[in-house]
Amino acid sequence: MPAVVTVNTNVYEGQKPGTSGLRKKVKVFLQENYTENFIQSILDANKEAIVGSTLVVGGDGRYLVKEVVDKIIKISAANGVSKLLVGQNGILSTPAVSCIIRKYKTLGGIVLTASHNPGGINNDFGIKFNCSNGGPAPDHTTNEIYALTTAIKQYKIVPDLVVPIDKIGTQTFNIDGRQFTVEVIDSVQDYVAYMKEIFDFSKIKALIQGSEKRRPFNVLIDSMNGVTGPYVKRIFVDELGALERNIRRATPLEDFGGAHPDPNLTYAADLVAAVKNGDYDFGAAFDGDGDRNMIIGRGAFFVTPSDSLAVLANNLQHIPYFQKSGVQGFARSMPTAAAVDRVAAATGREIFEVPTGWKYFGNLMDAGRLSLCGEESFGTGSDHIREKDGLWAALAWLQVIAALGQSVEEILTAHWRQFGRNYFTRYDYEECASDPCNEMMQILEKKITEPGFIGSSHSSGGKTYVVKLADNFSYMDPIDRSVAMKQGLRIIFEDGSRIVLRLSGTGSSGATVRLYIDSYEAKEVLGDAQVMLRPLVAVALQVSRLQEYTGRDAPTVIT
Ligand code: G16
Repeated sequence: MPAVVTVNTNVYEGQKPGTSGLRKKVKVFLQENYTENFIQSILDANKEAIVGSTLVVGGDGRYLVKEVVDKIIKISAANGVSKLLVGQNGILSTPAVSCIIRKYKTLGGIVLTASHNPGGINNDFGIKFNCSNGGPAPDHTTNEIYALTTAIKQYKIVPDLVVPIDKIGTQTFNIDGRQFTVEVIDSVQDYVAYMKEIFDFSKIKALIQGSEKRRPFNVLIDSMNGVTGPYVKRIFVDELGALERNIRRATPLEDFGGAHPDPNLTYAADLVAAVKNGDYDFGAAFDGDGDRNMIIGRGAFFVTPSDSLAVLANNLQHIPYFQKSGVQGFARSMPTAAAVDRVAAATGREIFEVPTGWKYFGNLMDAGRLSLCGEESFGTGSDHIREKDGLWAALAWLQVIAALGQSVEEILTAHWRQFGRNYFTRYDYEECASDPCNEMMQILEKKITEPGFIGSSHSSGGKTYVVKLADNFSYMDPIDRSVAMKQGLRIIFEDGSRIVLRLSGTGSSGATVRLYIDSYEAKEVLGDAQVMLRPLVAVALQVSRLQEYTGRDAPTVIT
């Protein structure tokens, strides 16, 4: 009979979860007891409820997922967890984990992913805890997990427990007189069943397959060798009648085939090229763990995530889920352009502006005040689960297209004509040296909050912008009144244009500076965003002295 062993351990510094979980280089997680310390701290943060509980465990298929699933099984067994629902071979997309936690009402789940960050032995890994509502743990929980990692002295484990996870089925063990069950589940079944409830698959199928009167609507769906491959095969090929050639990179690989699995114009450039040069009406790409999405139309017409959110907000009535549940408020993260705010105003719905991080939407959804939300970082989702959901977003778009009978570009153009357009761009300066970036943020914060900055004028390219408001964004959750401070520097001008600067909380080393720029045009809606925003970008670079501090002439990624 396998027995519980208590192992002495030492504290590792820096196990502080970022925007979404603990993300570090694989080699950091490979240090002796590093991963064990963090898992034990997650379980200890749930101390009161852990004995007899059920948890969901799975990840995006990247290097180290299987090994860490094995550690979670052994440590959970030792800590009195009663049951684990584990994705076959450790595979579960982040949205699927959220769906399964909610469906089976578990205490929570542990998600093994570094999301859109590259995988493989020299790249990134991550561990994240999701709560019983299916959403990423809020700040007070991650702070508690972190505090526990700074004081940990021991962890408990059942080293001799051997649980294969390659076959679906239930295995039960007796651990020191207590029953412990591992149920290996089909990675896609529950999620696919849920999508079939949310959407009208027959209409999407008719769109994709075409009819005597209408040619097929040609899609190209790119899983970037991340976790969504099996979900895409089951949904698009088996259910919606797409052909194998309509899907690409559908096999999850431990290193994502060397790709950077982030669905944006830079890292999904080959999907963009394939749609541009091929006979496709629609392209979608998803990130490593399946929560992010990028949508493009014929000719690779790009839909910014901020616009995608606004268009969906304006068309939810075409989606069966919302026909049943009704539509409550909308929300976006602070750096996301405010296109959805205009839809909220036009439809008389509440709109919320939260800090970057999907965890900030959870309370509003649980309180029944939020139906649809999104972030400029290619996240879109609804209250069907508590994570953003890449495949859901692609299906939502296809449902809307099927209902409107218009192309992606036609839908966007009509939307801008009705609401005006929020031009948006984001510049990323990835993996810069941390110290100068921290200094830049401190100096900039001081500068923009000094008396006299409000009202100051800044000119470039024949345009002059006058500062109306400048601060370091803070947010009070309207439900539990918790406060999140220092969530990004904002300079808002009198014409509503904005410059936002913040440091990413998802990188695994160094600092990534994100510069977000947006401006609103009521009439001139068909311009090129990079051209329209050039003067404001120049102002942002002048005010922040970003190039000087980062030592970079140009960003690594522009979206
Ligand atoms: C995570 C969070 C998102 C956030 C994004 C970018 O996404 O869930 O809410 O917008 O990181 O955060 P940052 O700008 O701090 O890098 P994911 O897909 O990485 O889990």
